[in-house]
Parts: sequence; structure tokens; C-alpha cells
Amino acid sequence: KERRIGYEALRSKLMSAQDAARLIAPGTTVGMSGFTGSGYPKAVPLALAERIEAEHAAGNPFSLRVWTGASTGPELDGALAKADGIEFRLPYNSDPIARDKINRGEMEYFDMHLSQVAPMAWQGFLGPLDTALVEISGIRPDGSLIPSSSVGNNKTWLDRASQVILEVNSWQNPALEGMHDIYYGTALPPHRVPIPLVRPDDRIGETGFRCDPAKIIAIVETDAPDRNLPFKAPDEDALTIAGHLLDFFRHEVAQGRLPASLLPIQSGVGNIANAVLTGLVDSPFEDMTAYTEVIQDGMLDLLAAGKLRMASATAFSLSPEAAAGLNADMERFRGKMVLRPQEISNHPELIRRLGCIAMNGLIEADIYGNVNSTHVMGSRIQNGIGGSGDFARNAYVSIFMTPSLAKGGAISAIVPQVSHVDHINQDVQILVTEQGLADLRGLSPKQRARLIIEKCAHPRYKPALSDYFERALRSSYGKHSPSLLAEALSWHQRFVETGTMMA
Ligand code: 0RQ
Repeated sequence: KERRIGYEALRSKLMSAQDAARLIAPGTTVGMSGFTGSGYPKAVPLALAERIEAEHAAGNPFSLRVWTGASTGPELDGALAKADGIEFRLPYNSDPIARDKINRGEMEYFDMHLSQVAPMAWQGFLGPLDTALVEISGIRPDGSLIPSSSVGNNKTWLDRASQVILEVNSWQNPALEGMHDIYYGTALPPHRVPIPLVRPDDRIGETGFRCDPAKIIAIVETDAPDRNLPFKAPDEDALTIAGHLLDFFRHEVAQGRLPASLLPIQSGVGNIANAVLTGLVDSPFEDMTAYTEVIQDGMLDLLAAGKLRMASATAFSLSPEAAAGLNADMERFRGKMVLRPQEISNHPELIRRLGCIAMNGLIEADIYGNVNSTHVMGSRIQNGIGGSGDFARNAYVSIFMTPSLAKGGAISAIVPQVSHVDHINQDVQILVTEQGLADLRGLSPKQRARLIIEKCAHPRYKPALSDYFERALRSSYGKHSPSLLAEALSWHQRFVETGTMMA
């Protein structure tokens, strides 16, 4: 077996996942690694879940406060949620078991802007951090830690935690070493200075984490794959949306509002975002860059095709095939990718400076262009705001995209009023569905409403939306953003009562 622990003194800390799990006390806070299913600890959380179940069976309370980078995997969120082991969770979750618990009111969850997690932890608002439980891919002879397939908040967890447990995962490719850029220059006000990154490929930090060896209380060796979920093959709607976006980019380049290599791309999670990236492979744009959160399959395709010069992110989010392909060909891709802390990948200062093109998915948008990314029918969390707010607010162009219908047509993604707001209309400049693209820049609320109904709504719901808007124009209390207060959320109420928004 290859030796991943180069710092000899730390080998004495090697132990089983069960023994390491015993070092985490009930009622404490654990900062775990993990971002979109990559780089999360895979053995200790499972052992913790077993221990928690045994304690519960013996009548002893045992739960934890869990912080991460973003979503993790079934061995972490799934197992701990199933064991009733999480009392509080932040900042992003996509695990179905944890989601059900949250929506049943059995788990507290704070979904927050991903760029703000580390600064808020430093500010002390989130309370003390007892344990950092972090997957790494190795320990160098000088004691620095080689990061894994995601960086997330690991730097901050390692700095802030009283004790550190490491999982050294030999499944992770050794060629990951050197790909990371861990910036150590962040500070709290009034000591903040500009972050010296002016191009997506700039390196401003170190290739590993610093960690006081005295804080490391356990090291567990693993050999386990990341979650790596398959992407759905892009369907008709996703391809049509990608087509509208490519037309838009061509038009913006022709107008001189975007350079021919575009601007650094940010692409959100989900199948549509991935389809758009795949569409860019056959586009005329060359020498593109990405300054984004996750590198998904479509980004690798763009890198492989030579269309994308480089990609900066905080994590991988790959299908099993793409992960295998990357692992087999890591040397080729390595120099074209940089993984950074999420505080930096999602930093408002950097997103604004670079002029990112933000592309994110949504649950619903209203006729005025407000976007709900998180809550189904206003109350049921889907995932969380993730990095969408970091990018949408600060982007050069902020794009949101969605099929115009959900749940087989029982739901219109374009509604009179969103049932929950994540992105206010000022942060939503382009709205795209398979029906068309609405360019909302420079338009007043009434102008936006007409355009969104015309371009984005599905024909099944268009007449009802126009009817609502025309009546609102006549009898609304104010005529700037006309609204019929008693009716604005009636589509959602109808769905909850009858299973469809259709009258
Ligand atoms: O549910 O799986 O049960 O069928 O929501 O929807 O259509 O597969 O779309 O994968 O692009 O996800 C907003 C959730 C869209 C995602 C969201 C249901 C739908 C399905 C998924 P099922 P699709 P996508 C930075 C960017 C927030 C974080 C973010 C997201 C499921 O994009 O989490 O942007 N965004 N991060 O049926 C009821 C509606 C619905 C609906 C969709 N109107 N009503 N259900 N669904 N629309 C990157 C990171 O932060 C990592």
C-alpha cells in the first residue's frame, strides 16, 4: 500500500473510524469537508452514525451541529440524518433523507451564501467549532496537508477547530497535489486588504493546508470513491435552453458587450447547467475561462475540446464516467484547473472584478423577475441558496434558466408572484426557458412582466398570466409593480389543495 502520510510523527495517530468517532462528544459542533459530493469524509461519519444509533437505543441523547462546504454524500448527511444525529445543519444540503427531516420540522437548517460561511465562522456568530473532520489526499513530510477533490471551508475548519480528525483517502488521485490554491490572506475588518486575484488563473496562495500537528487527534485511512452521481442526458428542453443562451452570447459579442472569448463563466448545479456547457463545445467561442464553484462533466468536455483555457472552482462534481476519465487523464487536465477555498471561489469582490457570467437554475420566477431557487410552494426546502446569490448579485450578467413547466405541467415555473424570494429582480438580468429568453436589463417592472410572459411562460399558463397582469394593472393599489395581493399566491394554494396550478 502506498504511503500517503509523509510526516512520520503523525503515524502514531492512525486509528479505526470507530475509535476516531468516539473522540467526538455529543452536543458539539463538527466542521466537515465536502462540496457537491466530493472530498467529504466517508468513514468516520458512518461510524458516528452507528454510535449515535447505539446511544439512542440505550436511551441517551446524542446529536451534533454539522457544518460543511456544501452538499456531501449518503455516508455523511444521509447516514447521520437517518440516525437522528444532526440537530443543526449549514450551509447547503441536497441529501434526500436530510431534506425530509428538515421539511418535517425535525432538523434545523440554515442555508446561507456559501461565500459567507468562513467569514461568519471567523466573526464568531456561528458559535465555537469543536472538531474539524476533513478528508485529505495526503500529508507532506513538512506536515502540510494535501487537499482532496474539494476545498470548501476546510482551511477555516482546520484553523478554527479545537481538535482535528483527518481521513486520508487513497482513492483520490495523487496527481491532485499542486492543483490547489489555498489563500491565507483573508482577515476581519478593519484589517481587510484587496484580494490579489485579477485573472481566473492567478495563483495567490499555497498548494496545501497548514495545520498544527498538536491539534490532530486522529487519522483514519480510507480508500473510497466520491459520490459522483450520473447526469441525466440533456433532454429536449435543456438543449433548447442551451440554444437560446448560445444565441444570446453570439448577439452580445456582435454588439460588443462581451469579448469573443466571453467572460469567466459560472455554471450552477443541475442538468440544465451541464447541458449549456456541453452546448458551448460546438460554439464559436474560443479561449474561454471559468471562475465558478464546481467543475462538472460539461466543464471537462470544454477543457478537453480546447475551448476552455482553464477552470477555477472549489470542487469537482462529476458523473462516475467523468471522474474515471479525469483520474485516468489527470496529468492532461491538472495544469488547467485550480481548486480554491469557497470563500475565494465565490468571493463577491472577485466575481465583480472578473465580470463573471453567472448561470443558475431556479424553482420558479415571477412575472417581475424575482427568483425562488430554494423553496417549493414557499415552504419546502429543495437544496439551498448555495452559491447562486454570491454569483447572481455580483455578476457581469446574471442569467437564470429553467424549463417553463415542472411536475409534468401541474406547475408553472413562471408565476404571478414567487412564493419565496432568493434573488430579487435587480439580480436577475436574463431569464431563459425552453420557450425563449427575456433580456430584462434596463426594463421597468411592467416592461419586464410583459416580456417574461411573452418569452418565457408556457402556452398552457400564458393566458392566465396575462389575465392576472391585465387585471392587476387595472385594480392594483399601486401601479409600479401591479399586484393583486389576495390572488398573487393563489396558484400555489391551488396546487397544495388540488395537485395542480391549473384553474
Ligand atoms: O424534483 O427531482 O423530485 O423531480 O426540483 O429540478 O428541473 O431537475 O432542475 O437540477 O437544475 O435544479 C433550483 C433545485 C434546480 C437547483 C434547482 C423540482 C423538480 C426536481 C430539480 P424531482 P430540475 P435542476 C451554484 C448554484 C440552488 C443552488 C444554486 C438548485 C427538482 O438549481 O438547487 O443555484 N439551485 N447553486 O421537479 C416544484 C417547481 C419546481 C420544482 C423544479 N416550480 N415546483 N418543484 N422542481 N421546479 C452551485 C452550488 O451552489 C453548488
